[in-house]
Amino acid sequence: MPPAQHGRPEINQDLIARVLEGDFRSISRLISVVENSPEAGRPYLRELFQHTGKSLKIGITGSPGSGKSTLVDQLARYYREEDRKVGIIAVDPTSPYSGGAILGDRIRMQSRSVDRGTFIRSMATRGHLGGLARATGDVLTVLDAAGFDLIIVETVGVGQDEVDIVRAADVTMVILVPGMGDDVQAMKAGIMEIGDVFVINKADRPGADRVEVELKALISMSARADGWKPPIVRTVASEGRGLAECAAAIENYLSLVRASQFQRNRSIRIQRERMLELARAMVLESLLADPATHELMDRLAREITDRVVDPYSAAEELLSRLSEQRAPEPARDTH
Ligand SMILES: Nc1nc2c(ncn2[C@@H]2O[C@H](COP(=O)(O)OP(=O)(O)OP(=O)(O)O)[C@@H](O)[C@H]2O)c(=O)[nH]1
Ligand SMILES: [Mg+2]
Repeated sequence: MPPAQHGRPEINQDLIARVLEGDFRSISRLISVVENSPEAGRPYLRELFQHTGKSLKIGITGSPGSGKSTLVDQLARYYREEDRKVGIIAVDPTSPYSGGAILGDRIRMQSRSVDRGTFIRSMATRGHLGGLARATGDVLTVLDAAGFDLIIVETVGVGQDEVDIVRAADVTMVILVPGMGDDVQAMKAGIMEIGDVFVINKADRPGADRVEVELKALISMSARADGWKPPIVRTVASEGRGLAECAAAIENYLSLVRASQFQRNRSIRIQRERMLELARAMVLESLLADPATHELMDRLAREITDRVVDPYSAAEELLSRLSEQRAPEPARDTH
């Protein structure tokens, strides 16, 4: 590897080795590194990438309180009984806290039935340069490399953020509940689009039929490019009912996409976006790492305020620092 511009951070090979062995404490440690500093985390992710691509990633989204955590918990238990290694990432774009406290309780309080073989991590919005979706992608990379057969990502469905988050999954389940009849119509088009499997949870409550009718109508109106007609599964997560049906629906979908080119094309599209996000974060990092940039920004901001310069030219001048910073590139080694 050529020396990086600002010196590539040291990486702890021992930590990598233990993560690859699936050691939970090391996985947690590395996730913290990755979450706290993209720059410090990147060399690890670079190295881990070659060990990824083996896990099945299941995204679960739905409105607050629809029973996502309960379902995730039950599904984890279900898959654990098949002796599969399960990792869970609970993402909350609405919470500023991460890693423990509030969010942690949100999922852990449900997790009586999840055994020690299940790894659980919570994530929130706090300071992710390049966005929560990117940070979640990084954590997925770590868990994938660590050898989890299944990784379940739970996120509250409120907007574009979680669409981005669950889109990285191989299969996505959207959770609905009885009593949200009219809301089904109002559901964000994005959420409808990403649902490979629809789950009506809390099917023990009245109104499940009505939601199902509304949902069916919506599904029949939207033709998907891959030809898949998303099934509707009923569950009572709190009693562990409907799990086998969930798992079967997931399996059916996967056997369709595995046999087609759609999953690959989708993945290519996602990787393209992810690359752009990464590049954006790297550009910002590289700019902001230089104290001179901050001085320049201070000066330009004053000048814009005094109307000496317009914001567009100022931004251009800021960007031009990138090419100044860039010393002649060392030859790129290929291996
Ligand atoms: N009656 C009934 N209650 C359920 C069912 N599944 C979950 N619940 C209850 O619904 C409440 C919310 O469940 P959670 O699993 O925390 O829901 P969530 O979607 O993860 O909630 P947030 O993460 O806060 O958005 C809890 O009190 C559960 O016990 C179900 O199938 N039937
Ligand atoms: Mg939850």
